[in-house]
Amino acid sequence: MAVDTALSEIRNVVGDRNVIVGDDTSGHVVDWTGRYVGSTPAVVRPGSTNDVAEIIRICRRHGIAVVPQGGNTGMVGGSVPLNGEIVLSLQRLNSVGEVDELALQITAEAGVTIEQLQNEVAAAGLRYGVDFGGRGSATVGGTIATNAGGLNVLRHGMTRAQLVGIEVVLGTGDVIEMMSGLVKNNTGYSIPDMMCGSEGTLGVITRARLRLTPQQPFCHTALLAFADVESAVTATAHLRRALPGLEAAELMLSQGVQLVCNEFDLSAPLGDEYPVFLLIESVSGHDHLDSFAQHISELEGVITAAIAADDRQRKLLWRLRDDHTTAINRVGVPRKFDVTLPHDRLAEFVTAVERHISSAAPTATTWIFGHVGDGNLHVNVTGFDGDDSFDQSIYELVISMDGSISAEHGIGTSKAAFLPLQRSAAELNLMRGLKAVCDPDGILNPAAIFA
Ligand code: FAD
Ligand code: 2HG
Ligand code: ZN
Repeated sequence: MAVDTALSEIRNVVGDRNVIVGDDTSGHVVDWTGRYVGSTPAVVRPGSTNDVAEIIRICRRHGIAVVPQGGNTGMVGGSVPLNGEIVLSLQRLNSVGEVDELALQITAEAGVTIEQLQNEVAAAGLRYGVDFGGRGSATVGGTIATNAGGLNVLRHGMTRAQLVGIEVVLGTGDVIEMMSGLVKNNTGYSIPDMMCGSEGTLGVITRARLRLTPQQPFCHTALLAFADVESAVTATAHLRRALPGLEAAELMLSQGVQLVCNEFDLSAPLGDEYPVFLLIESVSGHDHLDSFAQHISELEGVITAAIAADDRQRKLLWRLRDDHTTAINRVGVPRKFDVTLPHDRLAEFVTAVERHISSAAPTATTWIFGHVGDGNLHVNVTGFDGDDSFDQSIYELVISMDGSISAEHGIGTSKAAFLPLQRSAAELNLMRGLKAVCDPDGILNPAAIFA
């Protein structure tokens, strides 16, 4: 069979031990949420860009489809082989270059985790602008492929804003290397920008050149309680103006916070139950604790607030937010809706989506949290199997309120059928045209993005 021949040629490239088959593939065929389960003839683990290019050429010759995979933390079913594809795991490409102290940049291979990258650059007094709860497993390649957002978009932007160079193997097997790190380089179309958010459908990212920023020595974190979402949204807008170093503004609702506390044995924050919480963090080159506290005290609608007194308290506050995803997974396999709304419709959307879900799925539990400073809410639904028509009704609600059906997780396979709800025929044609040029035989993640 073509796949056997291809695998035997691939073994000649990467060696037997880097072609995993059978039960050992199990961690690579199920996604992080447990919702998407596939199967694969093999997980292939290249050790260099040349290996990747060779593997892609072999797969192209034999017409074998490939799903690129980093940490397999993606949330939209794009990282697993749902149609029997070969998994191309980039985890062995895990080295980080020296920090470029003149340019404030670093080169990292695709399989480097975000945590590994953060640790490397912290040693040089620098930081990387993308961070989120999946940092221990999510990789540089996977975060570029999904244009991941995370907790600090308010100040640093999404992954695309950090990307100053890329090395990528196209579906043709050609290697594009644009790693000079020139921030200003208007020489035609921007290939790094095009690859960012392409979800493994245009090329396999092997290395990236990333922008770094100086670490700020002072960081203040606070948890604020509100009676309703609208007050938290308004407070966020005030804080964005008042605190130029505001890095995070994260919304949580009482039900989610209680779940995290129950699942992980944490005490109730602020000593009681409150309907809505806002977790904020602000950094600066000077100690701004007094003005931080002052701005919080001047906000309207704050019922009570606590400022973390030390790093231990800061980490505890962040657990309340970071552990939402893990805690919800313990309740059951969730349906996930990662959406953006215009800021002035966020509160209205929370009420509308809760009402919609409880009428469409009375047995379901709805969990809402997210990056409210970016207008990005995560709606998780447990206790209800649902189907495509349920998902479509949520996306129609989002679109009717001028929002987007994917804020930061991408389209993957889970939203592919709904992309035409949001993007015009002309836009989809352009995207398909790009795909046809970069991957003429359609071997790269064929089930993702396009239904
Ligand atoms: P994978 O899951 O392995 O892959 C994701 C997609 O990228 C797939 O389509 C895959 O084919 C493609 N891909 C992977 N590597 C490559 C490569 N080298 N070249 C080409 N394509 C590739 N996301 C956010 O945006 N913000 C958050 O706050 C956030 N928080 C999270 C918290 C938790 C606890 C978890 C588990 C996930 C979270 N995510 C968040 C989801 C996020 O999309 C992923 O964590 C991350 O971007 C994917 O990285 P990965 O290496 O795991 O990629
Ligand atoms: C987060 O912000 C992630 O924690 C995951 O984007 C969101 O679990 C989710 O729905
Ligand atoms: Zn998120």
